[in-house]
Amino acid sequence: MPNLFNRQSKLSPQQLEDLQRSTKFDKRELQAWYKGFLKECPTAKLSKSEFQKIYRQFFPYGDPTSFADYVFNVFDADKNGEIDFKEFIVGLSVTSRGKLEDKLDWAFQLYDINGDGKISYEEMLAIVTAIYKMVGSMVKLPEDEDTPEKRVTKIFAMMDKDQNSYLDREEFREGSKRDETIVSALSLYDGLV
Ligand SMILES: [Ca+2]
Ligand SMILES: [Ca+2]
Ligand SMILES: [Ca+2]
Repeated sequence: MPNLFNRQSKLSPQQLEDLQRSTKFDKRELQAWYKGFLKECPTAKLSKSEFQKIYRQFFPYGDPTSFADYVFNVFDADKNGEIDFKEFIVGLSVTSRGKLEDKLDWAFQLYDINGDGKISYEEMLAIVTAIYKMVGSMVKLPEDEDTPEKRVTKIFAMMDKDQNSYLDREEFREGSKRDETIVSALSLYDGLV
């Protein structure tokens, strides 16, 4: 499929209209983000390693590589292994300006790694382990959360209402509203937009 955003220096009026419909950014912001996007990746497509590089700038003291990969997979909506500008800006819009419900749906996609509509203990453990590696020792954690295993066990005890060892969308939504740290991992770009 041809990439419509390839190597143009500016977004066309039609692209702008389309992106305005799909995001919460106005035309001026969209052009500015597009310019910045092209500066970071002149090919107009973000690869996995470029995406990791962005995360490393934000988390110089930890190892954000695997967390960046999981986030990459959610941004890469068509799963072709690269993030084009539309995928980037739509993801950015949800994670930075989306309503709580939209953010939670986005987070659910992140945690539901295999996309089967439910979050297993192992899936959540993989994400939480990645987050712990990313923040490194920057944050002092309470004793009952000082390993990923403890944290995930605690989350499941709180959220898995029917105790079937999976979190479905509803359990995840309800539980995350009570524990804001679940979504706060997504607010990486909050300072930027
Ligand atoms: Ca893609
Ligand atoms: Ca799953
Ligand atoms: Ca359950």
